[in-house]
Amino acid sequence: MIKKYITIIISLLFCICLFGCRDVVDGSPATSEEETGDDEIVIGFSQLGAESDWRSANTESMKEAFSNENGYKLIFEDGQQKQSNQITAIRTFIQQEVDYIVLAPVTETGWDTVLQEAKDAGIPVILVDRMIDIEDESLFTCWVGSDFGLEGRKITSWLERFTYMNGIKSEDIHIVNIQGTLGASSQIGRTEALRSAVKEYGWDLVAEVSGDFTQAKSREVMAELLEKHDNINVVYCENDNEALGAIEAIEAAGKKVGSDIRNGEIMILSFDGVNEEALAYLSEGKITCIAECNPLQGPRIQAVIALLEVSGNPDKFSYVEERIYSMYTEIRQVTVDGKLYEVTFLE
Ligand code: GYE
Repeated sequence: MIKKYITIIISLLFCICLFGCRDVVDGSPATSEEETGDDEIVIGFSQLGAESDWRSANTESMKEAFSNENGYKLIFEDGQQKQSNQITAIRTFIQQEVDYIVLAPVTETGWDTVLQEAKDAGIPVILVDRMIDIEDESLFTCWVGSDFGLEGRKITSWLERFTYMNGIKSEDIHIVNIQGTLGASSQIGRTEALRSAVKEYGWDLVAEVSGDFTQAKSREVMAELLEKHDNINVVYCENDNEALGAIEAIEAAGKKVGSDIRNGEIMILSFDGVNEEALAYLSEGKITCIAECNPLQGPRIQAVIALLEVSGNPDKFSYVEERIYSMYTEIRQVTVDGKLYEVTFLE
């Protein structure tokens, strides 16, 4: 009898040690896996919305990486462009005691409280795509995404080359910026790149208006801009869906898009390179240049989690490599901060 009790106590101590230690090793709670009875890793992913083709590709990439076949249980929440929805999703993930929270934040500020709650619950938070603006960087484990400022500097440096090669004076560049969702890192980085190029090269920045990264909003704001200003010759669209909307508005106003701005065409510059139609427009010359933004981050986040699972230490910030696309073969490369970037010409 005594022997039996001793055996039970030893087994219990072993279990406590095993599951207790797991908390110490990777900082995640010890319940979800044990509750489900298998060793799948539970991920709560708060995606910010479904505003663009880039976003759909990003969601797909995450779902593929965190499939059941790969040993994960993915709890996916669409924030529908609202930070409050994303905060609610994170709180629900905490209650569900997920192993990891992955957050694609809609805008940069306002995450301190909820990420503190995640930290207190011992759940690592991994950021994907956009960045957050937070006092205490220990509230997130790491970030994987794009250098939005660099994307913007590549495209503005391309435009500078173009004006130089075609003998177009800086003051004859009348540019409008259709911005992304205000307060999103991708908007902030791309807008700042344009503003500093405008300052440096002396272009005329006619207007900056948000198109919310959507085709419909962009069409609407572009139509208004064309009514107000008759000298616009470059449209800097902060993503491809906005480029498609801007093109619709320009064509509806009886104007032509293209790179021949000395003969009245309106040049479209864009970001992403994901939407099929936008890529076809690039081949046709309706869009002149696209700075690539790579949405396929699922495998990268998967690698981060694999590393955390073995108590590894991922880099705090990992930038994705990206290209610049054009059909204008005269410009073969652009220089940004002393570094050369080859231009990719589509077939
Ligand atoms: O460029 C745009 C999307 O934050 C990089 O968000 C992302 C941007 C992307 O809606 O298409």
